[in-house]
Amino acid sequence: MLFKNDSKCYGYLSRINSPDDLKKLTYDELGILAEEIRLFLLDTISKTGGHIASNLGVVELTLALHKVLNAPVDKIIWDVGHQTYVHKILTGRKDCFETLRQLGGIAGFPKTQESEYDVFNTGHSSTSVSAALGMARARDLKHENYTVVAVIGDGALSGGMALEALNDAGMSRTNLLVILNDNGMSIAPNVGGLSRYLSKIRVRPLYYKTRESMQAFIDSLPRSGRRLRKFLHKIKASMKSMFIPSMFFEDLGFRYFGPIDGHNIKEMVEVFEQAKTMKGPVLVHVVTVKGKGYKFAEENPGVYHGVAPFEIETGQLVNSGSEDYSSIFGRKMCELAKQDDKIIAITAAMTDGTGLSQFRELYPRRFFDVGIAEQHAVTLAAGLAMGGVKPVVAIYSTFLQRAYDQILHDVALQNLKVVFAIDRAGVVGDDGETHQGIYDVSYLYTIPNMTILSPASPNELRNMLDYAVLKHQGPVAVRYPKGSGREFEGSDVPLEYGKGVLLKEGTSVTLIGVGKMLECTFEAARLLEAERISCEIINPRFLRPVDDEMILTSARKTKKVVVIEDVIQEGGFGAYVTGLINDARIGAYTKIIGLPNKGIEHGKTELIYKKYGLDAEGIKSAIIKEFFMNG
Ligand SMILES: Cc1ncc(C[n+]2csc(CCOP(=O)(O)OP(=O)(O)O)c2C)c(N)n1
Repeated sequence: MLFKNDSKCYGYLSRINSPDDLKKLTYDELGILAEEIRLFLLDTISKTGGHIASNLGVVELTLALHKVLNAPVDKIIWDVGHQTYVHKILTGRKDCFETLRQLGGIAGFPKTQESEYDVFNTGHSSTSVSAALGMARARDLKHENYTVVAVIGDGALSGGMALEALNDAGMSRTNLLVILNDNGMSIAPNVGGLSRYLSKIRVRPLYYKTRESMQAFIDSLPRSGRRLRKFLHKIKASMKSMFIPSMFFEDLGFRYFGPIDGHNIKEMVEVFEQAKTMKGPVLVHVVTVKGKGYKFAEENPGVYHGVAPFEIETGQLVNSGSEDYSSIFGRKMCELAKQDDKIIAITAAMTDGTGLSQFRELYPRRFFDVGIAEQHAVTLAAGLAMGGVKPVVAIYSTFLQRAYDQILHDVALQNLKVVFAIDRAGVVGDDGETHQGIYDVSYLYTIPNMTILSPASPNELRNMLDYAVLKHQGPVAVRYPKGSGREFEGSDVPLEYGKGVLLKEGTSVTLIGVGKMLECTFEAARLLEAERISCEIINPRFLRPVDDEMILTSARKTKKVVVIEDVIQEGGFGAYVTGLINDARIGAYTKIIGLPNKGIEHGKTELIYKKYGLDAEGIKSAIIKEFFMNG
């Protein structure tokens, strides 16, 4: 194992303040720098948490790229962007690296507002080739001259958008360099036909050995042997198709180089130098080891893909202790699947993240991991539902945004029974603006026939899944937050379609706490009652259809209704309640305490809540200011 506990000596790293500083180093020195960067990554991420395995895997690749390119004039677009820590360290952010993913600190993904070296914001997968092609075309239209590079993982390549972009770029004459960082892994081992194709190329050492020997032989021929040389070159070129069944990338129109060793800086530099000067689209296939250099991450790259803080020597991850919503969902799915053999689970490359590992073990024939392909996952579910089985699609709120049209066009307009298990709904914290699950209620509100449920406790999630999977007809979304939750009095009231629960009676103001927000709604109510403001509390459970009657009855009494939700305020449940009360003309006022519709940055969830007034104090102050100032 690489890590040495006593080694805090960053002799070379301490002298790197921009990519220019790399250019002076020899390959041996770059090798030492790579080791120092690994130590530095481990040292920091073990404290902050973050995407350790992917970053350990791209240390040499990032060094080689920055050695060859002239950034920020040359542009690098990183797919997903979770593997940009090394790039950040090399581009002037080493000294603030310990603020990684903290509120006010540097982001865990590329951010154009953070550095001129980050040229395109990413977070969601499979966007890099489209973005790079767009930038390259803009460059050409403006008669400018620089290199544009997309760095994409083999996992991200399974996303449809990446394939659409390759299809477009391949036939263009645009100068574009795509680096395929192939480690055989998405978060878990990569899946699908393309992945199988890549592994075939990867394990073709015989081809490369033979090609090398042939080249050596050609080089050794005397000058007079020109015809023989030409003939052998032709054979060499056709060898590729003999060994490798079909050259997918070349057939698409790319010049293909590879696979090359993604931990050999010299080899990469030589190939990148050459690729950079070529006309048209070029793809360099680089093979790396996810988690490289840290035993635990190499052995278990999936577990160390994105981690909480951990102990370096033992690899022990800091655990929150209580069972999170994803695990509760996963366990419930196993129970339900036992009762009903028509239940199917679908994930888009997030088996562990969505808690479905056990389901996959128990019911492999009823489990589909489709790769990073949320759109396909949803329409696959529509097909399964049409075919008479009961699909449950588990996707994080933020990634489901990808499949808006599939939800609308393929599922909802046909009123198919598909259950959407929407994990990480609401504020997600450290991953920041590209990952916040704060838009789903609004976008689901525009979808016909869609029922939306929001549990406020583990019991409620279980009951809602019972209802959604076993009873509901038509599309239904159950959206639950990241992390764990607590039970409260009233969470065991039986679930009834379209019905909320009145949890506490009061006279001065009605508080409607949505899902996870119910917890701080209770706390805010305690603070308000200490100021002699009597609070009525409603748990809506169904965000659609809404329990109009319960809300209007309460509004008639208190004349003041506050909706507390950790999503954007526009177009969702709060907006619906506002309309409901306005239309009823009962002389009641409403207020939504939610998030503004702007990118919500990274940082610990509690700090984000505090910043945006979604903690008990903030809620109390907002209510007093709105309704109870000046008597
Ligand atoms: C649209 C979308 N779906 C899911 C994810 C979650 N996710 C983040 S990284 C990742 C795996 C990426 O694999 P790969 O591109 O091969 O990069 P590696 O981490 O292996 O270097 C996934 C599924 C995402 N970022 N975007």
